[in-house]
Amino acid sequence: MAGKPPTGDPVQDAPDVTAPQHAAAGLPAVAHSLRMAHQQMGARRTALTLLKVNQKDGFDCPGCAWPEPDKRHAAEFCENGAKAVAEEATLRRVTPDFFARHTVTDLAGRSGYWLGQQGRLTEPMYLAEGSDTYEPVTWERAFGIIAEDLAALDSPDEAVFYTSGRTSNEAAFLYQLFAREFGTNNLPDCSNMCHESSGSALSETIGIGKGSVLLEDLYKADLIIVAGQNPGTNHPRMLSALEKAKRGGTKIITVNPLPEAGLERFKNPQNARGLAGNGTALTDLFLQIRLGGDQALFRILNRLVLETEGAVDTEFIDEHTHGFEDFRRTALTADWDETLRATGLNRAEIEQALTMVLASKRTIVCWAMGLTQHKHAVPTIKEVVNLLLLRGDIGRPGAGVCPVRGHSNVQGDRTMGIFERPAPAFLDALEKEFGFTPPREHGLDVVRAIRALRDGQAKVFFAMGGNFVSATPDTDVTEAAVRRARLTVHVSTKLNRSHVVTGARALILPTLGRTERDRQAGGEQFVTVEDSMGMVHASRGGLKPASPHLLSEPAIVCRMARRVLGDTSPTPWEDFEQDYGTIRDRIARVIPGFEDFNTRVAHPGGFTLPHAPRDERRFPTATGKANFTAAPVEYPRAPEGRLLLQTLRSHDQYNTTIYGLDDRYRGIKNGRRVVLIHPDDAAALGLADGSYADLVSEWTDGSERRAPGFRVVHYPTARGCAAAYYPETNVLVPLDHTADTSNTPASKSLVIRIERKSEQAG
Ligand SMILES: Nc1nc2c(c(=O)[nH]1)N[C@H]1C(S)=C(S)[C@@H](COP(=O)(O)OP(=O)(O)OC[C@H]3O[C@@H](n4cnc5c(=O)[nH]c(N)nc54)[C@H](O)[C@@H]3O)O[C@H]1N2
Ligand SMILES: Nc1nc2c(c(=O)[nH]1)N[C@H]1C(S)=C(S)[C@@H](COP(=O)(O)OP(=O)(O)OC[C@H]3O[C@@H](n4cnc5c(=O)[nH]c(N)nc54)[C@H](O)[C@@H]3O)O[C@H]1N2
Ligand code: SF4
Ligand SMILES: [Mo]
Repeated sequence: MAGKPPTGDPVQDAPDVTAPQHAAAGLPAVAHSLRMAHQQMGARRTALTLLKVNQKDGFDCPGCAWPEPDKRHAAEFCENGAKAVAEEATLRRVTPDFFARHTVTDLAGRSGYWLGQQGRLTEPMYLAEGSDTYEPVTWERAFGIIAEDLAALDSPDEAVFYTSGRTSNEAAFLYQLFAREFGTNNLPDCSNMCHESSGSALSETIGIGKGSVLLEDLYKADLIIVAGQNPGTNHPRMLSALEKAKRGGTKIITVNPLPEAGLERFKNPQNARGLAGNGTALTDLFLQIRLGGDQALFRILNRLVLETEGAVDTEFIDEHTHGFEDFRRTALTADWDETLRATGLNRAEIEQALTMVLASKRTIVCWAMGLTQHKHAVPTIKEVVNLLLLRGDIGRPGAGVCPVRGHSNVQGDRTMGIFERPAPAFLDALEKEFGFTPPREHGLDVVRAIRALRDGQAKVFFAMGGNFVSATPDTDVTEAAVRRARLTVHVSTKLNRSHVVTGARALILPTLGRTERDRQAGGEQFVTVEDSMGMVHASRGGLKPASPHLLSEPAIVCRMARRVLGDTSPTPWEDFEQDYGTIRDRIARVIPGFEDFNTRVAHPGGFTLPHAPRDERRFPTATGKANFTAAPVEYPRAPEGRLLLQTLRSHDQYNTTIYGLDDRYRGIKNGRRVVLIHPDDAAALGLADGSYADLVSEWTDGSERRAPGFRVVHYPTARGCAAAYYPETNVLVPLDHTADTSNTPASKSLVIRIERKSEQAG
């Protein structure tokens, strides 16, 4: 029998700290995932469910967007995939009775962990104006409420339609179609807080905002640089790919302020060597960089490559690129003193990296949030592209750019048109296919949507998944902004804080998850997803739905659309709801690369989307070539007595969903309010290990934000840098502290001061 959810709020934040580990996975990972699955699902369901994860006839792991290898292992999932599945396939339920027992005020005082642990949502719930209790509501009435509030708006642009990245291609396509027929491009998504910087940088430089490598390329590379990413926790099966590459002779450079265990050594739980032995050492060179120093690092590498005889691929540059001379002139001025200051590295380390770069005929650079969530994220990623262009490392096997996506279908959602700044060609195709005039004006991204809510310019907030108030920056500002809305609606699987920080009226619409059977009038349905490498494939859940009252995401959009748009809509919403194949037929006609979608997705393992730079060294940019760029070098600076703080994930969470309180590889248990600081910085600041302190972020306009009660942990991070978990630290991130161009919250570089508490205990 699966364990019961906690009744009281069990989160006493009393962190226990032991030494960080130097290897990831192995037996403890297997044991941990099975224990967690067993607690949520019981033994039989655990076995049944986990054997379907990532199998060709099964469902796509709802964890991250890492691709599946073509040859599948019987257990084709990782520890954190198992946790993601267990979290969704749990036997615990949140029923109307639960809401009768817990007022919204009560729930707003609980931790995110406690809310998530209560189980799956089972019925549509409505919070009436002035009420403190959610009550059950019929689907019909729920759609009626949405229609009323949308109809009352002065303009469609007063509504915001947010998407988190688990939504299937089919649901995402319908959702953006609905928003645009309704009349707005206000389609912010989690990508705005995630890889938007990658999209901005790559679109401008190579002409497409997606990575240019496939899984096989990793095995063919001579060198893989992993910068600003913690795959051991966030993309665990990437370690299997890195292990395979290593055993074929690939070298790995890791660039990170933290020594992350997964990148040091990997014990593959899928084989005996990994379970019992020492595993495989992954990183050949660890560059322990200062937060935000990456642009300076890649810039000096580029200068050094330019200065090395024969190191530049002149043929590629002449034929395929634009802007080389400007870039060359700028890069040659890269300054050693500034580089060492920005990166905190020494010259010998950088020269060693150069030697490895020069020895490699095929280089791949992988990155994630450590590069994207900085003020200068876009120029940083462009500098990475400059290096690859110099060496001709885009558009040939074993080489290229590899931004590793987060949510399991975040890339697919964008492909389907979830974007506040859609390309004109996409809108033209929608117009032609569906016979309505889509709005052309750009919509609101996440940060702008929060401002619009705050300023009373947006009045209805609708979320397709996610946990908006916890995932976004400046928690106090954002929560106050959301509370100003007339109506907030969340399509969700699990309870979270966004359900209890609401507008005047609120709806919770419970939906099917990936693991569940989706039966419609037209029979059993499947959906499709796109992974981080542009592979599209089917996903079929097998479990009985958590409750008979759940609707699928496509069904919710179709019914809402019929109710809101009424007879004015030329779109066959009813057909779409009954048979998702009819949605795919339309996707095939609107979105390039999806021709013959239904036939091709029937192939086990799916198909790969075209990618002009990867496939044919064609660069669909403004210049028609791959663009070198030459931005000035930037890096964040902290005044005397201050540190730079990054906000990151523990091993036991999925974004705002907290699975448990065990950040195993970093040695932190039973609590999350910790701040990791280098022992020498701690000594200089008079912060003993185990003492308690407030984190105070200092913003350029003189304002301050405070997160109280963090346990100081002496930790081997880069000097001058600190780390603490998100979402607890989102309160410290100013709304206006965003990346240039992409507008992504710069949550990896906050200037903070640490205020000691007078020897207060935990
Ligand atoms: N289990 C699990 N899996 C997940 C998620 C989860 O929460 N839990 N989230 C999913 C999502 S949506 C995403 S976007 C991805 C996130 O995947 P990651 O980007 O790996 O996630 P973070 O925890 O934010 O880790 C950032 C890493 O970059 C490093 N870093 C921070 N700043 C810098 C810098 O300035 N320079 C360099 N070189 N390194 C830096 C940090 O030390 C850390 O190792 O994971 C996805 N997968
Ligand atoms: N400070 C700081 N802030 C950050 C980050 C950071 O590194 N630091 N990272 C940012 C990043 S990379 C991201 S992607 C965002 C994440 O932002 P979001 O995507 O908004 O947040 P999640 O925590 O992933 O959303 C979890 C909720 O999604 C719902 N859910 C789960 N599965 C499904 C499903 O299948 N369908 C539906 N409809 N709902 C479902 C559940 O109700 C669950 O509570 O946070 C960002 N915020
Ligand atoms: S690597 Fe990501 S997609 Fe693969 S099993 Fe793990 S969490 Fe799921
Ligand atoms: Mo993300």
